[in-house]
Amino acid sequence: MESTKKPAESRRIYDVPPSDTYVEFMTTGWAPTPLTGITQDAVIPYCFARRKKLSQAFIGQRVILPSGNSKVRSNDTDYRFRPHSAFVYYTGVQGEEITSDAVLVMEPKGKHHDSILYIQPRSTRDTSAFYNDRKYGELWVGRRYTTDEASERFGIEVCKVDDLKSLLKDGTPTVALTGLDSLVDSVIKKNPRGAELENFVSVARLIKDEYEMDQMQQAVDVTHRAFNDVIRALPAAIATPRGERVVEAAFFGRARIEGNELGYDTISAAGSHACVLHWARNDGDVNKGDLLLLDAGVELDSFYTADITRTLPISGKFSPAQRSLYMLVYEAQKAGFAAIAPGVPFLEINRACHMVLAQGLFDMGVLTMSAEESMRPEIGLHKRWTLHGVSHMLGLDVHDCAQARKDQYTDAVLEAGMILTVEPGLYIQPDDELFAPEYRGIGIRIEDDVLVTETGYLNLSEKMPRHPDEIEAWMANLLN
Ligand SMILES: [Mn+2]
Repeated sequence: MESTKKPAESRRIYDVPPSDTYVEFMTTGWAPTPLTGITQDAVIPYCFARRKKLSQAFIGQRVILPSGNSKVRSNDTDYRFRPHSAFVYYTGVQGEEITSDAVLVMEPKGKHHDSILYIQPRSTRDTSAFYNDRKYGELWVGRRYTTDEASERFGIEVCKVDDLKSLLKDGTPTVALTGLDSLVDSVIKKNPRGAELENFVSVARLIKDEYEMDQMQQAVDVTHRAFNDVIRALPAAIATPRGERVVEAAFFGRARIEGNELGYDTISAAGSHACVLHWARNDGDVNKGDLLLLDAGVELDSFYTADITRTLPISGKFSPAQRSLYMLVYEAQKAGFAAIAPGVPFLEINRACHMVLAQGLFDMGVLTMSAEESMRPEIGLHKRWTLHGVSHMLGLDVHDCAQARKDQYTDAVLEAGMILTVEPGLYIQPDDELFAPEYRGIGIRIEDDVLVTETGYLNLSEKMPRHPDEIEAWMANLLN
């Protein structure tokens, strides 16, 4: 005979079903623990202004911006949750104060919108969730805001995400960011302006407001301290197998202590690993006499990230070959900076950097045609050693505003308030016979984060040494 009793599918093998007396017992004897002293972050007034612009672009439409669902790393462990940047931009949430599955909904009201934030609120003591919900339960993952507390914190109406499904089914014309939240995706069947919304919320971040500029300076400053930590860790990196991991760990420590996380996976590339552009395995040795290319950025609790590269002589002193290649990249970057001003084409920074690099490669005799000729788009032979473009927008995402169209970004002109990188590089592969042996396996990149101003630019990472003499002094100072 088949049993009609259902197996306890939702329970894991190591869970023991609670007794009725335990369930009853767990509802009693708890003191009230209201959160006091909730304050609004400085970003909140900016969020009102940002939502107003979004509202005006989508009059009469319900606008839906999910924070995103959590992602499984393996079995029952998830990756650390990081909300979608558009959700962050329009709500002002920080760090891990809002969990996955939250959704910002802007309800159309005549010519404007009412904004409502749907969250997984605190699991209070009158539920069983606080002690038996592994994903959200307070005794498993910590206390979260109640809807009232979140409302106070974010200056916005807050509801339970459980109430969202029925709302979304009421037939209101809707525009949503999809692919982030399974509930939203399951309910939204028509989303004719979805691509337009995706573009709008990305392009909105091209020009940074005052709050963002301040956060970006802070992200750069913390990243500077993380680079200091890396230099102090170099003796340990040299002494330890897979020393690139020592470098990576030193940087990550500062990112977690002072910020939320990394803005992207650290590239810790010693020796010829620097010639691999996205070297993120970081499992190589760190040897005296080689260079260390470190491309890394701290993401703050506000989710703004820096993106800085320095190429450091592991011994503390550049060799003549290293220094001569380094100086070429240094001069290229200077030409890139000099090109920056409002009204200048975005691609002019790239052209200015590559012109200097191509000329230097010609002067060294490895580029066998003039720099001008190589710079023609249909030729581009110098790119054998320069490999990549030198600028991208930077902000909440390391490659910010990535859903912009070409005519809004790479084919547009610079405007005051943009924040972008200037990062020329030269990479001589270890098997490149066009270069003399002493140059082979050298990879150099110098990357700074720059704010376009009304009159030119401000290098947010100006305080981080760049010139070889400054770099040697910086290292000597931290290592002695
Ligand atoms: Mn970059």
